[in-house]
Amino acid sequence: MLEKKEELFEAIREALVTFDVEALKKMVLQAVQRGVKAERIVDVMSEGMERVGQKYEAGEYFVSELIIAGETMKDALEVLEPYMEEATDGKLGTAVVATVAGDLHNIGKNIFVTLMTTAGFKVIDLGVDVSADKIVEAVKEHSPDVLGLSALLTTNLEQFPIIVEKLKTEGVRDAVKVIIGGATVTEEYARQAGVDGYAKTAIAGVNICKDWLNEDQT
Ligand code: B12
Repeated sequence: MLEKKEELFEAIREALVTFDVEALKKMVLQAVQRGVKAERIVDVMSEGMERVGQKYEAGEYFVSELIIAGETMKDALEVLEPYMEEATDGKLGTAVVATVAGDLHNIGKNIFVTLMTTAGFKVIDLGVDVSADKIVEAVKEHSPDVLGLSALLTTNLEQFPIIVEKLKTEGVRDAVKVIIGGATVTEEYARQAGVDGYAKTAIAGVNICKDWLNEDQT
């Protein structure tokens, strides 16, 4: 048993880098038992994924390793999911969420969906690689309070301003708050893209969405 929390966190990051799924699952549960919040554990695992990304960039890892890392994180998140659940009924508001066209990364998007649901939002998850047309159609159909968009590839960030423009053309831009996230998105980029919000982590994003709804009610 690792004594200090930071030692445990470091072992969690490294278990992701080495794809040691069994050890990872055990340590995730250990962290929960020590009273670490599920959201904090997600952050620690995300830091491990960043290291995987760095190894890919350095030519040490290839796409096959990205795939295994993705599976490893997915398995560990399944263990964690029950601890994220608070009793909720989708009354806080509605959110449509998608990963943009051309992008298949879904782990971060799924975390945002889970946390939004546990926070009390009804979430319509459109999945990955979703075209701007489909996203705008869903906004028109469901009239959500929030549109959450995820992208991890720099080549696909251009989808955000395209979606914002389409929302305007279809007359629904002012009816929905748009928030974006994903490893390669920055605050500066969000400003240029014309969206309402950006968050580095899913939990920060959820808090922004909650604030928006509270503002509406006051
Ligand atoms: C796992 C992974 C994959 C897996 C994805 C599996 C899956 N089911 O998602 C697979 C193997 C499919 C993959 C493929 C590719 N990948 Co990849 N991948 C990664 C990796 C290692 C981790 C991503 C991840 O899941 N992180 C963990 C999650 C939890 O983090 P996250 O997604 O950022 O989400 C957090 C926040 O960003 C935020 N968030 C996310 N979305 C949203 C949305 C909202 C609204 C909010 C508020 C917050 C929010 O909340 C989350 C938790 O806090 C990253 C490295 C990295 N640094 O991210 C590369 C990375 C993203 N991939 C990269 C590349 C290049 C590719 C490929 C092009 C490789 C190739 N040559 O084929 C393909 C592209 C496929 C495609 N068309 O999408 C590059 C992108 C570089 C760039 N600047 O564009 C990265 C950065 C690796 C690198 N350093 O080079 N990849």
